Formats: sequence, C-alpha cells, structure tokens
Amino acid sequence: MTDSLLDKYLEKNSGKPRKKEVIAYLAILDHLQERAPYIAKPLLQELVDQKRRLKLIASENYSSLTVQLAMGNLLTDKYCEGFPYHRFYAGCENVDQVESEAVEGAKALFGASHAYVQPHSGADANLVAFWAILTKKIQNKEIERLGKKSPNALTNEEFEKLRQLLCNQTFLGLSLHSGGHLTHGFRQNVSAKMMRAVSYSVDPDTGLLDYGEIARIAREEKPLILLAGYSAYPRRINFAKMREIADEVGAVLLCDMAHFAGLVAGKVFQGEEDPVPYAHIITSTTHKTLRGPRGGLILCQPEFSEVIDKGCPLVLGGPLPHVIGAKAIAFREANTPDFQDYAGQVVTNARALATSLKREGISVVTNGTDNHLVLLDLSHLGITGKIGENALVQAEMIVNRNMIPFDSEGAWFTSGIRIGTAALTTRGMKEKEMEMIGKWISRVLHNTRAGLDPKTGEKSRAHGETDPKILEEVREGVASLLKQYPLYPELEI
Ligand code: DSN
Repeated sequence: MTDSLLDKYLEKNSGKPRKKEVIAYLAILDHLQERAPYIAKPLLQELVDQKRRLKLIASENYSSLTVQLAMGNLLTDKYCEGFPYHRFYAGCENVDQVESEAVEGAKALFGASHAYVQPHSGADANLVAFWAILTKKIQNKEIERLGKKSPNALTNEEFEKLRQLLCNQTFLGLSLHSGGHLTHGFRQNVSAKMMRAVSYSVDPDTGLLDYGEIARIAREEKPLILLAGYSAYPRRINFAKMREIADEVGAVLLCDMAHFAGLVAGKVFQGEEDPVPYAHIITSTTHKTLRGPRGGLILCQPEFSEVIDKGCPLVLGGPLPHVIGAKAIAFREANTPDFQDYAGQVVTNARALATSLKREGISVVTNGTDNHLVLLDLSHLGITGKIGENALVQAEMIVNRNMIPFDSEGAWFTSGIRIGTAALTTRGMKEKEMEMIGKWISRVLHNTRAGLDPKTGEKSRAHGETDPKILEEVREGVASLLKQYPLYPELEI
C-alpha cells in the first residue's frame, strides 16, 4: 500500500485520461510529505477541512488549481522593486512580462486606465493609496513649499514640520461598527495615526448609508480623502453620489472594493454602482469575491498613476512575482461569461439565504442584502456573536462574528455574525441549498444559550451551550450536502 497521493490517483484513473494539473498538485503534496512533513500534515488537513466544512466567511473563496499552481515556482526568488521596465534590480525582464500581463489583465477586466498589482493585501493597497494621495493632493501652502524640496535637502526641523502637516490631513471613512474596515480610520489602526480620521455611520434606524448625512459631515470636516467601501455592509454603494460629495468638498474619492471586486468584475455592479468611472483611486483584494490568489490591487485615474506606481519601495516591501503571475491568471479567469454568471449567482444566493434566515425568525441587518453578504443581529437571541460563531463552527459551518451598527458588545464579542456566499457558489450551490443552510443556521442559533461565566457567575459573553442533538443533526445534513458539491472533485482519490 503506497502513501503516495499521485500513485493512488494514477491507479484509480488507469486507462482513463489524466489531468495534468491534478498530477502536478498531487506530486507537490507527495514531495512535501517526504521533504517537509511538518508542513504537509497541516496542509493536507486544511484540504480535508475545507472539503468537509461549509465555508461561509464573506471574505473567503476557493481559487482555481491553476491559480494555486502558478504560485509554487522560482518567481518567488526574484527581487523586482520598482515597476515594469523601471526596476531597482537587474535581470527583471521575465518578471516585467509577468507583471505587465497582470496589469493589462486588471485594466481589461475593470475597464480601468491604470492598474498597480503589487500590493500584498488590501490593507497594503490602502496604505499605498493613502500615501499617494497625501503626497500628491497638496492642500496646504506650507506642505507645497516643503514638498517641493528633495527630502534629503530638508533640515530636520523642516522634515518634522512636513511630517506633522501630512499627519494632520483629514480622512473620512465608514465607521467600523457600520461595516467599515480597520484601515478605514479605526483608532487602533495606523490609518487613524497617519491622518486625522473621522467617520460617517449608517442610519441608526435603517442600517443604510445616508448620503445627505455623509455630505453634511464632509462639508463640516473638509476631508482630503473620502473613502467609500466596506467589509460588512450588506448593500450597494452609489458611487455617483459619493463622487458628487467628494467634488463638492474638494476630496479625493477612494473606493475600497476588496469585498465586492468580483461583483464589479462580474458586471453585477454596473452604472452608478460601478466605482471605476467615479472613484479617483480604487483599492481591492484579489482573493475574496474575485476568486484569485491572496493579494491586493489598485486601480487609479491617470493623475495618480505615477505616485501609485511608487508604492514599492516607498510603502511596500519587495513585490511577490509568483503571486502577481497568479493574479494575471485570475484576472483572465474573471473576464469570462462564466464568471459573470458566477457573480450573479453569488448575489442571488445571498438573497435566498437572507430570505430563509428571516423566515426562520433570525434578525437580518437592513432586512436583507443586495451583495454577497448577510449580517445577522443575534441580540434578540440573548447570545453574542462569539457564542453564535462557536456554535456554528461546532456544526461545521465556518462564519465570523462581526459588529452590527452601534454594537454595544464591542469588536471582540460582537452582537453579529457575517455570512457570505462567494465560496459556496464556487462549489456550485444555488438557492435551494441556501434555503437549507438558512434553516440549519437558524436551528443552531435558536438552540444555543449563553453559559455562565465561571468567575462572575453572570451570563457569559464567550461561552454558550448548544443542544447536542441539534448539532449532530445539522452536522449530518452538512456532510450529506457537501458530498453532492465536492471541492476540487478532481482531487478526490
Ligand atoms: N479580513 C477581511 C475581512 O474578513 O473582511 C478584511 O481585511
């Protein structure tokens, strides 16, 4: 009996056509089992876990085997600070081709005039964008005077003055409890330390963005940067309105589409819901709804292209050419009618899931969704998001706890659960399955109670108890559903 995954595959498929990508994938796993078992073991376990659990984390997906295979090669060994054909290192001709392919792929996919594909993550992309705006959009005569000098020509006092003036610029983004990201000015994040961060929130009654209120705050605060984007807002943004507000107060409109890039690429968000014609700069991740490798991306209008391209080395460490190659593949994969169908189904599925949850008596923030995510408010069940998350994980449903608007439980315990449909839609599930999953989530949550804190004897915010029979019943349902929608079926051996 062999331990080789590849041998098993070849044996099982003897006499049948064999897939090269599967052979390559299994050969890598076999090699790692021999040479680095300490990594192969958790890697193989991750494969097993991702296959046997319902992945409902709104920021996760499953990339193609081609995207994954493109990252395991010697491109990782090349330094290439700078940008294509303008590098701080010699010998970058091949990397230039790889990066140019990714840049052109991103431009074609989003209809953008400029793309920068080096950010390692969405947070890094935001940092590059902030820095580019701070240095390019000069709002103050003293910054202009000092900024004209080369940094080395500044005296220490002038350098410090410039630094303080830059840090004093105002940035307006969506508050964390309303669905904004940590990098959108959350006080513990560097974004709130490198600028004066102020925030707008959703309407307390509807949970929706209130453009009149955003305009009022913008007029009062006169931000240099107005940020539109979210990590946990279940609705769409009108970018025409956001641009109007930005123009009125002289702000740069920055869109963070990390969560919904796949819905823009897949042409679900069109017209005023498509940020590309309206935002001066757009940042993104490439691994959420866009379904590429883990990484970041920036699109921008021509006036910002020169400063954005200086992201590395001014803000970022060395680019990752192996990941950039995988991004190029993902951009091509997303520029297809199949991907557009996929993106449409992601939203249809999210709506079906929200409907099912509401029918089962679960409170859904904004009473529904029109993107890829659904935000649940568990406060009416008497449990925190942390307790709800733990209970669902025990039933093999992987979600994450999340703040709801004006959450009284804070960012650690939270009152909410965020659920996304991007990954399960990649596995092929549709409305019927969402209806069933909504029922399971509801059954688990309705049958979970907060436990008692052993120290204080009071109701715990961290520990709950779920009826074990319900957990068993749901686990069986999940296992049987996942058998019908295998992950990477070609890797079943
Ligand atoms: N951590 C990502 C998310 O889950 O939304 C954003 O950075």
